[in-house]
Amino acid sequence: QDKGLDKKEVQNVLVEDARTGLDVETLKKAILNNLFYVQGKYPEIATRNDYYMALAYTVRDRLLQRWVASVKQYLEGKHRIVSYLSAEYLLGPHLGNNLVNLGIYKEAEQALHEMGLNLDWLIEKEIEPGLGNGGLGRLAACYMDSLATLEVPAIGYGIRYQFGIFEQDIRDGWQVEDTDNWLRRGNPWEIARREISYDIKLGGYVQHYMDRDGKFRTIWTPDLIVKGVAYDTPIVGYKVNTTNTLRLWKSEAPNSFDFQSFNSGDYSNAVNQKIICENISKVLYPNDETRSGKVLRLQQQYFFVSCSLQDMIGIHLRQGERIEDFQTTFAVQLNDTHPAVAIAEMMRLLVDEYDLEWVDAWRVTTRTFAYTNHTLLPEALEKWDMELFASVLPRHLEIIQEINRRFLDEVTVRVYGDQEKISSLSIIGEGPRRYIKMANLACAGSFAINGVAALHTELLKQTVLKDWYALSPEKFSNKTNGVTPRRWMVLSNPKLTELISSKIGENWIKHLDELKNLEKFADDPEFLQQWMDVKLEMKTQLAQRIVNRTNIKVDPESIFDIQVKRIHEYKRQHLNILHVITLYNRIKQNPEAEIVPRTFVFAGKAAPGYKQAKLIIKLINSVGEIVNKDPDVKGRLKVVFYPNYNVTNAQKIYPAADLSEQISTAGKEASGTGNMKLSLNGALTIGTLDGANVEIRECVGEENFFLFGLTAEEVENTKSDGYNPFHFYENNPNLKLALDQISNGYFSHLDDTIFKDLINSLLYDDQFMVLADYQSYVDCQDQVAEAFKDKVKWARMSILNVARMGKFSSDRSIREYCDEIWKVKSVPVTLNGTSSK
Ligand code: NBG
Repeated sequence: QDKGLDKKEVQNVLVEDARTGLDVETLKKAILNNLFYVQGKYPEIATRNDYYMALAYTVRDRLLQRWVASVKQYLEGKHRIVSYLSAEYLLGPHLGNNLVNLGIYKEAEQALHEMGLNLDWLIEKEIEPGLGNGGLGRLAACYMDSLATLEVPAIGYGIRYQFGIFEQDIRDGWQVEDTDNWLRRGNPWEIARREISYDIKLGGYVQHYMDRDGKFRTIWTPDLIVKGVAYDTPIVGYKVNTTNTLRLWKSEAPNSFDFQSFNSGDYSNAVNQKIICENISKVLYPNDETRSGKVLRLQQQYFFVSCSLQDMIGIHLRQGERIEDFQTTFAVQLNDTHPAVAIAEMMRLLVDEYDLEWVDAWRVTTRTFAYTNHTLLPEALEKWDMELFASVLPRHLEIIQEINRRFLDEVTVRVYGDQEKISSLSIIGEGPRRYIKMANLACAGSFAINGVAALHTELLKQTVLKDWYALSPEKFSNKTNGVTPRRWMVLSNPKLTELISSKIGENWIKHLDELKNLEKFADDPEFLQQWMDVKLEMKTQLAQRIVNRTNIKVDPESIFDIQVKRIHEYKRQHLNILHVITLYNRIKQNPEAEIVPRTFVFAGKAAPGYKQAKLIIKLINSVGEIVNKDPDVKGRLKVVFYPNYNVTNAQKIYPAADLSEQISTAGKEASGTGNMKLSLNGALTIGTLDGANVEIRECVGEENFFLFGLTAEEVENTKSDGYNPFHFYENNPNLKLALDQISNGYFSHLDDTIFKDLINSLLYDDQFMVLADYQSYVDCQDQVAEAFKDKVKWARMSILNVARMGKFSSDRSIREYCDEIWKVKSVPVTLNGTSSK
């Protein structure tokens, strides 16, 4: 320092070199370098994509340095590693997030500015990897961020789908699906590790014999072998060096496989075989909360699970450890039952390949796995037809039968032969066709079982997993979901982030509880004004996007009433639209009626095979057509369906929300995480006592939450008392009018057939109690409108909501998993002597 270098320069010399420095000058040079050496372009002829790639590689270089240091450090020490197995990762675009986490967002902005470029413009160029459906996949992504930020050694394992979740377009009000070719311009965030690959067997038959030493041996002769190749994506933590690995498997044909066909001259058959192999990681199943029961889906699950376990065993053994001690190196979390076949595969590897005795193998297995349940919906619980299962995994069927046999032997003693309990606990379901219950396999093979919100965990214990809870209560715990404040505030809402930090500093980004310190500013008139200004600015920006995308002009001063999530009957987007119609009818009945202006924003995809959900989308658009254009409305109500809801669009929508719609039938939404992101961004919630809403309300205070509807218990009681939706229809004139208008074709050019199925299901079945909750919802919405009239009071409630959302950081969730389930500790990664930026 006394040699004339200031502190910053000294630091630069220590931690940054010309290739990986984080300062503006070095970034500029690096971008040009990458433009030249990677893209092969010079500025005059470079496209926007060339610049995006050049910047992406510049960022990646900086990640690589930290990544290598992390891997090295993990392998040198003896640290327990978290292995997260998930069929889905809904990551969202990497560039902006990596800039935030590296702490060089401003620097990159400046560097590009000096080069005559604009960072936002490049960030928008990225095609997001949509390798998930909804909440479950996004949770996995938030957890990867938190694991790295908390400096916990972790690997995320999954599938590198060539096509992610479909892109949604709206034509004539209907959803139309298009393939998501997210890799079409290449992917600068991954590194293909061709040398890391495993052979995966599928189908065929099993033989048993006794070898010369009198030991039972098993040979599985498959009819197909595919190769899984590792594609690694670095996941850097927020302002730490820790950079973990997301390892996604791509399926290919094994190197040697087409030999035979080639020799016999059957070229086209050889090519066919190659296609069959590549098919396995071709496409994400677009079903959220439903199982598909398809062979390919089971193949996908087994494929990624087997690659991942073989990979972990390799890592463990290379450390010089014994196979019997596998669980000391890895804690493996099953993200729902999609990877539950891992339990059978682990047994196969240990018993068939590593020669362990069954009991020893079972001991290792049941100390390795933990299982998270994400749903109570019966249609989402995975069950595999036994014959189908046997055709894909003949050896695993034998193993599951053996697990089940031993398990039931043990259980029978404990439940004194209670036949009903035994068949409920059995991993194999009986009936006209026998089937395998993946949740039961997961429970039997795991040392820990958790739900994703307090209510959900309670309901699990009382219903779906009741007998498991009775058997091993000590395995159960709750781990309420959380979301990462880095992507969902710092990146997506920089204005609010800056405003908050101007009052309480930046610590809250890593310690979300510190948002509490905002409470003391909730009555500060200047702060309230700034708060309202930011919200209005975000709403104005969203209004611009809405008009660009849908041609609908909306008023940023109106209530932005937002319901964005997958379209599902249990989430009740149709309850929301019934309220829209009710307000519309008030205007029609009295054009001078006082109506607080509202913009209803809907967004979300429907599973392509889910008819009712697609009909709900059509209904929203049909109602919008009429309401948006009716001159009596005078622009006071606008209905927008924002197409192609994904992470990119979510980041633009959340910051603009005034009201967050969390209106699922109580007892159906396991947790919800959109509810957390919206509230964190200053929206007030209208919601039922469902999922994490319960805990959000507890935290923000009941006076800052709009509650309506039946409780989970009331829903069950109403049902068992013989729920009659038609009764509500007949006795509620406003509800009747709205439903009649839909059926009569008021919103569909007098076509009275389109919505028939939807209306019939509401009138005569209404599984999700839409009609039962209608009046309570409408009344509650009237309170919302009343409250919104007092802008300052609303802003105050908004501030208090944000201030009290600290609990819902995924950092908190991950800390709980680490302490209570995985028993892992953080391992700070040092880079040139320092452990963080
Ligand atoms: C979903 C639940 C959500 C929950 C996410 C993440 C599945 C099977 N479940 O309520 O519906 O927030 O999981 O836990 O996708």
